[in-house]
Amino acid sequence: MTDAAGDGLIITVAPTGAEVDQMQTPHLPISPDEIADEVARAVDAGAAVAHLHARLPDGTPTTAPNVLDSIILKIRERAGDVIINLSTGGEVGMTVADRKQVLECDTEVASLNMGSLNFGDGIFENPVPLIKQLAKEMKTRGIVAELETYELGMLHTAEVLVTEQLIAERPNYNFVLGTAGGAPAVPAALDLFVRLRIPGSPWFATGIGRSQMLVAAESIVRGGHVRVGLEDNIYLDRGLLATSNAQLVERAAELGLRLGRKVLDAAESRRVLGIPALADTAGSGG
Ligand code: KMH
Ligand code: ZN
Repeated sequence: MTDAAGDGLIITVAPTGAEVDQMQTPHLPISPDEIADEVARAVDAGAAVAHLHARLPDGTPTTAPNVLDSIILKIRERAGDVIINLSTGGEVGMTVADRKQVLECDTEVASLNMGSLNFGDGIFENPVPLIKQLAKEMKTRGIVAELETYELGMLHTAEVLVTEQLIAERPNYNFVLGTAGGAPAVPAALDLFVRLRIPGSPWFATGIGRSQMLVAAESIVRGGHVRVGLEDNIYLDRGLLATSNAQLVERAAELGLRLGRKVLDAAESRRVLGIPALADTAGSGG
């Protein structure tokens, strides 16, 4: 368990996403105020990173920088130095321009999806030229890439990006298990991702739907970090909706503590993930 990630556990909260709606759960935060409040509660429960998507007032996914900036500003006021991670994945079918414009915002990390795959009935398009374009933009702006990895072949793309010096030599991975069309949420799949990643690289695992806590536990015992939240799963237990993202974070933190992993705060997580301290970055709201 002692690799670059050490023994500490980093928890990412993904409060909103782009695919869930309030018909499925009334607890989904939509407005900048709601999202910032949810992130603040999640940070109190142990989250160190917030992976963010934005919505318009009617719930439609948006990547408008003014909406994202408003969310970030409110989070900075209410949740201190939590690490901000913006989605460049957006929603299936979004234009490249819409996905790219999130990088204009004051973010420290952005998701970088490592390949195309079926996503339910849709196709989540991430051709290599787009991945490189986003990676270059992140590099220029000093934004750390988090590699969203849904299939084993996508590990190859990560290696290409390292070879071309578009991302860090030891990049941060997020292995996403249990999407409809991606790798299954089973321990054997996680083992392969972990074994075949670039050695020494920090990694998170995300389980979709009912696999969320199973994947969190499997990640924790293997020395990885975890992502939980309503973007990926709306239930606390079978048939029981989570009433907040904080409930899911609390459960992941509890799993971590019981399995001997100290839950890291944002400052400690920055050191593990190679993200500069907030005071070292220009123009942050503090
Ligand atoms: N909404 C999904 C199509 C990301 O944030 O980069 C993709 C997604 C990944 O959520
Ligand atoms: Zn996302």
